Amino acid sequence: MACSNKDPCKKETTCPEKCDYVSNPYLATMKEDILYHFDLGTKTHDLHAMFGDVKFVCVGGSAWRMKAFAQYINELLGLGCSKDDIPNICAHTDRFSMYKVGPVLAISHGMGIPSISIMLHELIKLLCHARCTGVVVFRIGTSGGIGVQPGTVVVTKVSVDACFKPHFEQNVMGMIVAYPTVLNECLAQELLKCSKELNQFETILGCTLCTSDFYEGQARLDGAFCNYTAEDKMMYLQSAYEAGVRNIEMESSVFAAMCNRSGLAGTVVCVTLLDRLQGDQISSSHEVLGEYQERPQKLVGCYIKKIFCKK
Ligand code: R2B
Ligand code: URA
Repeated sequence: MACSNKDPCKKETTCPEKCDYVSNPYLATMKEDILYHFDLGTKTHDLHAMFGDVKFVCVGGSAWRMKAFAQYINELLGLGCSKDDIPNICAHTDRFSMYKVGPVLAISHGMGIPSISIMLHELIKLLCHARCTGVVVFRIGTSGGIGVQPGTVVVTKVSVDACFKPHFEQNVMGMIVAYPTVLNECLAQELLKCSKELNQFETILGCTLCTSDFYEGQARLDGAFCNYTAEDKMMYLQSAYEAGVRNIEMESSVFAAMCNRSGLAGTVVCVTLLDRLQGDQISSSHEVLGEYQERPQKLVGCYIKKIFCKK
């Protein structure tokens, strides 16, 4: 793949009706589009005025963390907002939180595939209604590592399912549809470069296992139920490692699938909180976990700053 620093997006458009990010003929027939879970809409809000300059979207599970990310970016880019002056744009709903600082939008997505999937549908439509072009999307978050030191940041090459297949399977009207889950390679390489420049923590490229459960879905022995043995668990995690998996989380598959379907350049950057070959419980102190969780933010911040300062 040819690598361009300026624009890792393949597609660009300026016309909302012809926005390449969406692919749904019914949208053009609608008089109004209500983005219900954002509490935003095409009739109630001037989405172009509010979001037309967005170039980077960073999504993550926790509302609190996305607010902290927006405040961090504000400082890093010297955007000059006072800390308390970055409002939650989705304040009238408690489903998702959204913060905007300059060209950067930070949105929380909750836990798991269904939650992030709803958010991404509305985000992709929002970007089209706002006539945004050349947008890059990041998912930052936490994960369980496999065979890596806790605190290692994993940039996802490809998200794999429980059988280590590189696709996301969706049940649509009783039929299974599979979408590829390979993520943008150039963006991943740029983030690895940023990590080298920061020189503060280890960052690796790896496959990410995406599950729909934290306990049995991730072969833990500490859930409320467990019908398998410690040996079964270790064999499974070992086979994941041999398949190239370096971390496990719960949203990357649909994130990758929807980036590919929309043509948005996307990447997943997750810190590992523990090594699953050593245990299941997350027992590090709040202080250590807090510092780990700043790592994906720093990496994405470094990338955004590089592009922002070039312009
Ligand atoms: C990582 O951490 C969460 C579970 O604790 C989940 O949202 C994920 O992907
Ligand atoms: N998030 C996960 O999904 N799994 C872990 O083990 C840690 C964080």
